[in-house]
Amino acid sequence: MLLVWLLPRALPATAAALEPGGASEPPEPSAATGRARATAAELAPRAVLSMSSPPSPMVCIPEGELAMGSDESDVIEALADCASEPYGHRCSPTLFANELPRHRVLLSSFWIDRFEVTVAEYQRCEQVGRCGPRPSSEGTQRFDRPDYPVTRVSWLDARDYCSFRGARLPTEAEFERAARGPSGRRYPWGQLWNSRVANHGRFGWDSTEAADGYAELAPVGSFPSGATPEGIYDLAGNVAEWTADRYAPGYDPQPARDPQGPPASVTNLRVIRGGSYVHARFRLRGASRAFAEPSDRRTTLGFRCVRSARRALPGSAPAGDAAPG
Ligand SMILES: [Ca+2]
Ligand SMILES: [Ca+2]
Repeated sequence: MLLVWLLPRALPATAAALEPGGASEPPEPSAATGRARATAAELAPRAVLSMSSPPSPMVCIPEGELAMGSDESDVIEALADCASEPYGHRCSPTLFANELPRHRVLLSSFWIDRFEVTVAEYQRCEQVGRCGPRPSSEGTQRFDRPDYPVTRVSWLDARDYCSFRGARLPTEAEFERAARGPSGRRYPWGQLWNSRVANHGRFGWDSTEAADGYAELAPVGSFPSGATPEGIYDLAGNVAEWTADRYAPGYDPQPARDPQGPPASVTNLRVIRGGSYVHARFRLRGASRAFAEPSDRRTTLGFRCVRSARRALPGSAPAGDAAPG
């Protein structure tokens, strides 16, 4: 039987407390109760809450294998996608060489944020002095709606925010596993491109594309049809996202267990993933890789957090998405 409750517009401090499956959620530090934000943003306008299906703020990815990176046929397909863009004459296979080779990775179970970290969430960390201030100007104020993904954060800012929540930045392999699933699909939602299910741009003189509904940022979670089967939003597009790893222009072909990226002696660059509202479809593939200096602050770059999963207790349910529905 489905229970439907009429609610006042102000929701309880944490929607996680309402979850039937909340007992299996990893504990959030009290300072992070703002994780209820996205749930509140979705539910408040309707003022009606179905008690059977509130989304949890993090999604559990079970331990498993991932075919990480691209093979030559993937590069040929990406090259064809690139060639269809206004600046298609600038495309070459070298754009995708950093995705090679496809290789096997075994990943331990982890929890990952369902949404990109928002402006409102980051500001709570700033207010208690745990996160650094972001540069602001008249020209950037339009990027600071509370429900937008936070931008203009350095890699250190992103790391500090996740630490504030008792979490961490995802490794590059964790991000790719979340976006591509165990089967290695091309996009978070599946194998085929769909221009309406992610906030993307294009490869041209004007890199924005408003046909998806947004020329610049979209509120986090605006594209339910572009979520992964587990219900993780915006892993392709909106803001590109910091990962924990340093960047190397290719992969070690050997199978790896929980890879952490190259050592500090190789480079100071950090991997960014997922593409943003100024990136064309070929940059929104789950295998696509880019990089930035850790001090870079961009209006196209944000992040989300992950947390390593605890070992399952004997006799407990197997790892999986704790969010019903
Ligand atoms: Ca767009
Ligand atoms: Ca994103």
